[in-house]
Amino acid sequence: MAMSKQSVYEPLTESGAVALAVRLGLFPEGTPLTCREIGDGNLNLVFHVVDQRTGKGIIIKQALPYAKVVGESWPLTLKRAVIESNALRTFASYVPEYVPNVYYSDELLAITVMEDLSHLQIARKGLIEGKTYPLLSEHIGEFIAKTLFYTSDFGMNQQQKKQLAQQFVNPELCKITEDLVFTDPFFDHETNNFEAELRHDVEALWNDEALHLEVAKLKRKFLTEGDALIHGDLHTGSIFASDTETKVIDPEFAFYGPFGFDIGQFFANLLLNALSRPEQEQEPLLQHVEKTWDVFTTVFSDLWEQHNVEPYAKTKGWLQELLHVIFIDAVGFAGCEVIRRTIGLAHVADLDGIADKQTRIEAKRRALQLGRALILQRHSLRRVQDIRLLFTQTLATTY
Ligand code: SR1
Ligand code: MG
Repeated sequence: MAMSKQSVYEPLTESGAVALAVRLGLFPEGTPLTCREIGDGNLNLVFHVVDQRTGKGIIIKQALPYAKVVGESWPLTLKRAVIESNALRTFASYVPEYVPNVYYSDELLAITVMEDLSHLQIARKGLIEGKTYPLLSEHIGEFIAKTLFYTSDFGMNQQQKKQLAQQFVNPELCKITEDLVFTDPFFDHETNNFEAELRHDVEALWNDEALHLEVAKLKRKFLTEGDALIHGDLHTGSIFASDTETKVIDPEFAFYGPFGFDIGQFFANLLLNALSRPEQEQEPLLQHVEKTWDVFTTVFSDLWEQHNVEPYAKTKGWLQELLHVIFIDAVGFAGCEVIRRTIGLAHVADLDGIADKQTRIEAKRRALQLGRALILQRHSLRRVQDIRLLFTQTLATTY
């Protein structure tokens, strides 16, 4: 579908989004269309264009030249829209069942036109409502295993991998993560955001030299290890789900990064939701953490056996050692994400939405304690079930 060569960037309005959908021929001439801007994320505009007669719709996502969560004072590259549409297409070549179809993209307008997933719900919202999504971890474990393996030096031609990595150089979005996940929450930085009641706990993190050393090591991994094409922002707000279906969206943070990062972010957001629930409703989240890891290792190991292009693939102990490193890193990354979503910029509704103040502050204290334990104790964890032990220990603390 071709657009005029003269297209210049300007933010779409609802009527502009309808006009674009018509111009692209995505609906037959004369279709009665309605449109709503439904973006509730931190960065972009999202338009839902619907055919009133059939109820069928499309999504038009447009990057803004700044971070919506902060405002125009935080300029942000429009190139992230190309990264996003290319990442969706790359992921679709390995796991089409877990990503939306991309119908059209335009680099100048910074838009991606894609499949309407409104029959599904953002997983974070559903989890906050108490849903459990029984297949979520199976699907995400498979999504992560396949996308990581096939885009890595084990699953694709190693020369082509380097070329693919060039397409996903994403410095500005990486810098957001380097700052917001790996740096600012651990220092007295203006981007931080927390209730006064947490100041004592937060200052303890700022003065924790042992913690800083471990976060520094994890940050170095994020800065330097280009293992595979990672999603880069795989929290539960980047996932649409139902009881039977799962779709991963929003890979605008995608780049060649460390194997453990997506797993860690997913773990963290499951654990944050668990912390927001009464104790008797936490079990499905802990099971999701464990199942994600089990499915990831099973699928990754099968692919390793069957499709590995690296001559050392059959070397005794190599796969086991790599999986161990991925696990330890994922646990550490999870710890950073848990802390960041509690006291940094861009919180999660799971914790912020707890209405009772004392319960909320207690849940946040537990989150800080859990995040710290995940980072500091990661090397002593042997099995994924050990995450449950750390989680239970944080619940046992009285505040
Ligand atoms: C300024 S962007 C804040 C956060 O929103 C995105 O979803 C990422 O998680 C980012 O860190
Ligand atoms: Mg996002």
